[in-house]
Amino acid sequence: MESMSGRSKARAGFRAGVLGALAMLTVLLLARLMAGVVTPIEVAVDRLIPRLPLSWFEAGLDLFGGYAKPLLFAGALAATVLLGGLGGMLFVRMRETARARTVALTLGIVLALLLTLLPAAGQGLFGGRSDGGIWITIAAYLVAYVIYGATLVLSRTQREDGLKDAGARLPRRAFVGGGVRGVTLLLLGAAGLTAAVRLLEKLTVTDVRADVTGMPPPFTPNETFYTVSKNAIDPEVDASRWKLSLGGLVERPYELTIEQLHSLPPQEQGQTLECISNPVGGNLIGNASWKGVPLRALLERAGVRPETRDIKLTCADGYTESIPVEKAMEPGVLLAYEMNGEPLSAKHGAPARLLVPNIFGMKNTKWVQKVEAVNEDYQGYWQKQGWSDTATIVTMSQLRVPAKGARLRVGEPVTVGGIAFAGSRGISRVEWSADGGKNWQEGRLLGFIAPFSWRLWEADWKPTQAGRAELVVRATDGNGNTQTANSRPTLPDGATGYHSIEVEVA
Ligand SMILES: Nc1nc2c(c(=O)[nH]1)N[C@H]1C(S)=C(S)[C@@H](COP(=O)(O)O)O[C@H]1N2
Ligand SMILES: [Mo]
Repeated sequence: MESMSGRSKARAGFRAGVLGALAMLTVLLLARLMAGVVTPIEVAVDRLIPRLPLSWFEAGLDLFGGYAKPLLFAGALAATVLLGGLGGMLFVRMRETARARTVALTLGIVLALLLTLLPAAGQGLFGGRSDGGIWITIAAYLVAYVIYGATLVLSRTQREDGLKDAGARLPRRAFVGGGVRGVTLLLLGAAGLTAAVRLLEKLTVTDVRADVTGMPPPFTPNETFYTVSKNAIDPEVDASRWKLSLGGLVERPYELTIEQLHSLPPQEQGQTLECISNPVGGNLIGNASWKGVPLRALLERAGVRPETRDIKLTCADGYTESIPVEKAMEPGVLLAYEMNGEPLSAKHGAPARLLVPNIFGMKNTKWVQKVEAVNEDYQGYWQKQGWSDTATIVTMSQLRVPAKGARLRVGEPVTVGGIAFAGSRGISRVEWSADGGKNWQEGRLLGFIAPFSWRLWEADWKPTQAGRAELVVRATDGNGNTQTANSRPTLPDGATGYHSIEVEVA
């Protein structure tokens, strides 16, 4: 067992370490908010997620839903503070000379820099992941770590000074010293709090729901269009400084500014986006009209070499993805900069995002920075974790009206309806059942929207029997294949099974 003084020393060290870590995080978060410098915490979480076993990932999503991501980020912040405290405990234990402590601290800072900058670089930091650029990132990290070290040194010196000249110190000086420390702490606290509040506003939470109610319009308004990303904080790319680079296995690599992209012949098309983690009956689906430049035109200008297998995409948030080169050359694959007639918003991937018909949202990369021809079957961010690489849209259908649990009356007509989607295969038929799937009737397909868009459907129903009724829907794609009734979870290829809701008939 340790002596009392050893223990209280450890406690003081821990406290100093926690304080230092809080100061360090304040610097990092302020740099994040003001200069777009990606924090080492985000980089660490980013590296961790694809390495988590799929079952853990699934359990986390089941438990916390859309809050899993911000919670993980908060957890990583808390872990950093704890680590800072442990570092303080270690430091206070060092009984060596002041010089040895200085050397230890300097080495610690250099090591911390290496350990955090290298993984960040691995995620494309030096290719422009951070809005702030390389030097401001290095500077912000350095300042943050030095502040942590300084807190340890100062709190230690303060303590020792306090012991040495406890009696000798003039009360006035001690008072002034205390005042300076108080003001510093106050400023630090205020800055930290401001950063924390602004950060909370920026945290992206994925709103996952099932059994959504209300017949959707053919085109989902931008404001209500679902958003999904891997990030705790999404990038806000400065379009005026943005450049798209096209390279890899090409004859003529080149770069495009946003003006140059806008000046190329545009193409506009409807396309439904659906997240591969959309549950049966879920809300992670929407349809929009997208305007952009066909990827094929951009690739042809670069001259893709014949040995190319995949086109790899690298994005401002360090996200990477790939599609087979044959897919990339299909006429519907678009580098889009407009959504429903408005400039693409930051959360949907401004200044430009990829649209890949017939493939789940995952490969419709946002904030694209780099397009590369590669000679391998490149495994992207989620594939490394085990999600589908082909990620072909699974035929699906949903009931949106009447609402789940609606109270209907015998003999009173009601509209049954919703959506159906099968990617570029299209929808040839929607059937619905009012008795849990024993008897099926054909629904009406509403107006055709676009080859890659969902189809809305409706049917008229006059309930004939009082009691509970189970409404079910199923769709048949353009190839004549009816969706499967077998339920399967979203991981790793997308959910299957019929959507059903219960209503009350009185
Ligand atoms: N750069 C980048 N692109 C990304 C993602 C991401 O995390 N980073 N998430 C993907 C996923 S999983 C989906 S479902 C779609 C969602 O696009 P939306 O938010 O515009 O609806 O974006 C995709 N593109
Ligand atoms: Mo997704």
